[in-house]
Amino acid sequence: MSTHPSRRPASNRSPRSLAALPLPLPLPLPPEVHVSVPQPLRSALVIGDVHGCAHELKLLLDKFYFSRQPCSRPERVIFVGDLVNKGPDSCACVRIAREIDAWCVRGNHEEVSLIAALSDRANKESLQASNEESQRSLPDKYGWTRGLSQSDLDWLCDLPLSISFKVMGHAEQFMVVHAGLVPGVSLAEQKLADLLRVRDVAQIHGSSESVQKQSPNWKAFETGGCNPRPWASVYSECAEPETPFILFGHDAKRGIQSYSHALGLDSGCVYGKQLSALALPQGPRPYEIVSVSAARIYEKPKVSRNLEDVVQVLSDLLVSDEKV
Ligand SMILES: [Mn+2]
Repeated sequence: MSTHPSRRPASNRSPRSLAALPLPLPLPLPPEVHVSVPQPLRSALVIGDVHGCAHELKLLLDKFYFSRQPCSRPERVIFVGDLVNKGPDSCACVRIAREIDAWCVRGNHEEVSLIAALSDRANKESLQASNEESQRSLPDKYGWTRGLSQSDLDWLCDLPLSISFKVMGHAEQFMVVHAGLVPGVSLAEQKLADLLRVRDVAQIHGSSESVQKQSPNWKAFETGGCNPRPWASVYSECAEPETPFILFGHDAKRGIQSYSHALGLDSGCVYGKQLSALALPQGPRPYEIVSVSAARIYEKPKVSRNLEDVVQVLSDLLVSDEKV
């Protein structure tokens, strides 16, 4: 297992021939799903969901990376995924990440964008082969993917789903994953879709106590479930001394989430809030959350995720009315 996420021979491979494949394409897994970095890093800067906000990404890197002498820069910049999509310049974000040799995990927006981009290219190849007119068009929101080079696409396809590492002088094992983990389930047994999408977990009902002791009793939801709780809250409650500290994104609605064993770094830059990062200096200096403000609102946040939220908002309004 190669253990250096940025040194894979991705650029040596020949372009994939897609014409014969069915559309839409299933997205292949990366060569390494879970990367474990063997040597502790001197320092790192772990950046939350960028979503194509290249201006803010440059501001953050100018402040906490480029303005420093190379010897005092974070040794590695690591993205929690959702580097792309929604915002104004996703291609620039990919280029910047590659130029600074950053590491990144696959987010749900890398996944959907890659499916759109690979299907688009396969469609083009099959049209060239058959001389037929276009039957499928690329949705506007993925139009930016046509600006990606083949090596950009290879870089995105090869992003692992988790990266584990240590930082010199600090005892914790860190793990970067886009959305989160189901508490009580080993990394190898996690469903990959959950790593990309979980926000809430809910207890599985009907499990007897003896069954609960032997097997995991939490189920993942992107939103909802019965009495849902933030996955990171449950994960931290269940944590043991050796449990990795998780750095994640994917939950702009909750913003920065700080728990004993997990830190959420999606502070909603694309929604006009902030782009945040965790600076992990060489120990024993303390960790620090750093951020820059978004220049503007690039996308309006969804007012509500689901029916339960609507009911909650309405009942909150009724309660506050009664107080008045
Ligand atoms: Mn996401």
